[in-house]
Amino acid sequence: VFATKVIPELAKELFANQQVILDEWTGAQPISKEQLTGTLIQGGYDGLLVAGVKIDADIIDAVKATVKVISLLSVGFDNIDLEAATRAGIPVSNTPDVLNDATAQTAFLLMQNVARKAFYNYRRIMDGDWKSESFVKNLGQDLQGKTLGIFGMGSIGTVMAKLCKAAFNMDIIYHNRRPNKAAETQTAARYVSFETLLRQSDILSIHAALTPETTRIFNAEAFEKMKSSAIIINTARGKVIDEPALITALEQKQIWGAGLDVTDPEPMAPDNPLLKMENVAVLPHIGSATVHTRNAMGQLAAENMLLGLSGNRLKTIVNKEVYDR
Ligand code: 8YV
Repeated sequence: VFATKVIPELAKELFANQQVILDEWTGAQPISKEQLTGTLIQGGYDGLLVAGVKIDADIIDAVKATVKVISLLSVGFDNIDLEAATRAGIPVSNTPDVLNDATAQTAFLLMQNVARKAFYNYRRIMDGDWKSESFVKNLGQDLQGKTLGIFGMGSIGTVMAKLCKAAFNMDIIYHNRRPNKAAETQTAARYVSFETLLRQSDILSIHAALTPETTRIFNAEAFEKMKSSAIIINTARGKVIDEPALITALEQKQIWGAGLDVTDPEPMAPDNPLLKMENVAVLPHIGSATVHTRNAMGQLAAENMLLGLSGNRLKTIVNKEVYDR
């Protein structure tokens, strides 16, 4: 099995018990496509355990003679060419649900952080500027009773809606491809059009998968429709937001603030103007980064890998058409 990025100890133990040999990418830099393809062709691997690295049709073609399973250590699967994997007869799995709480909690902490300008105030302290500015010149926003808009009401969005309802008694609206009746029952959320979501949300939290339809859906036109007091939160994928348009919208005060755990590209350039803005908080994609959650993801990814290696149906498959072939 070939693995990219950090694999939790638990996953290693599971593999060790099953006598699977795990080769891990240990380079300090992210693995390049050329390095990855070369390593994979040379290794003749039976399985790939992948965290975030792009697996395109060329790579799949290069490995399809030996690879029996691709197990992703993420809920998102926008980094893999699923059609190519299905064509090659390779089942692919992800790690849904086990990271719902950690990711929604990251959205929640970004929301509070932006509303009270916590990162900005912390930066001031670090710059030795405790009191040059009267805090009444730089007030934050209350969250009590505000309208929360969820873009992508799936399992992570539902947890965010519950947190906001419990903590701040927020009114919840959402937009999805299809209404999510279970989420409506659990959070009293109302389904609205994308346009209404933009116009009515005080807080707009993105929890949708990156697809051709959602790519840069939050663009200049969308920001124009939002409230000037609105805060946008993104813990999904950076490319759902047109980042230059977001910078303009914040500079022109079309919207009030932004909290981003995901950016486009990642890592964000250190001179990105977003990092200097008072009403912006940026985190380096740590949505699932807790011990408990990464262990649970590792365990599920390892389980899928072992099922695939032994020719069994994967537990959380994302291309089940592969079994119809
Ligand atoms: C990680 C994620 O970035 O699950 C996802 O989709 O974005 C995060 O959990 C990913 O697992 C890469 O390690």
